[in-house]
Amino acid sequence: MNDINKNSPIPLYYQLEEYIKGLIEIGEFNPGDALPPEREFAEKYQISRMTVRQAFTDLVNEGYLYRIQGKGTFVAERKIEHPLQVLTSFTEDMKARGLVPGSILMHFRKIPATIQLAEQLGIAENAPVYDIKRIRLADGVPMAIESTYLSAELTKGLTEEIVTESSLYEYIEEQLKLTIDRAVQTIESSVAGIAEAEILHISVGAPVMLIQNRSFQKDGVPVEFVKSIYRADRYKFSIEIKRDKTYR
Ligand code: 16G
Repeated sequence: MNDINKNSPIPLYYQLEEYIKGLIEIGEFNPGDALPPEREFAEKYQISRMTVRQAFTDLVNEGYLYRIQGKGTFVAERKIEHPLQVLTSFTEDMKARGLVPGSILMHFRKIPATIQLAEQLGIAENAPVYDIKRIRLADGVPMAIESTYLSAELTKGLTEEIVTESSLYEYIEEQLKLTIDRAVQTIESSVAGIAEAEILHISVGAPVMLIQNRSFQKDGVPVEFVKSIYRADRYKFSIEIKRDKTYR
């Protein structure tokens, strides 16, 4: 069997991972399909079950597979690809993919701006800020946890219902008639802690992406400051970039 080469310096679990990924890519295995049990892979390729388990675990963490206790290991849905060159709301993002957006509100409160929040939002220290924490869902499945901070002066009239039942951006643009013009985002990798793992239905230590988003109006006034935690097994980010001659 030349898919797994025991004489290769490449670790066996890694070879198996690549092999399984290949089978998913060519459609040999489709989303929702059960994978043969670890034992079967181990026997077929004459490798240890530990090696197979390691490969499966890595593929679970990378979002290619998922496990259901007592039932086995299955092929996951493809990741949601989020282009970074356009600013879209979570609601728009989901709808564009034919998924039903949803939110579970963890809290909605008004707090006095800390120095950091005042700086991010371009307001005075202690000025009122909406502090909103939502679990964002796609077809009922938790995708991200979003902590949103907004100047309460700027986003007057915002309610729990609006941020739970509909879209924050829609309210800002359609009701408040403000223009969200651009945003600056940062993306960092991290791992899920106990609380995040529970909320996002992933294992403690599973990879996540931390995204910070600061959106601005045309005149440069900040609209929102958002810290979010995205499941790395369900999301990937893409960007179209150009080669710049001046660096040659
Ligand atoms: C996106 C934005 C977030 C914004 C939210 C509004 C990124 C990384 N995040 O998740 O900043 O607050 O959309 O969503 O782009 P909504 O209009 O569905 O409430």
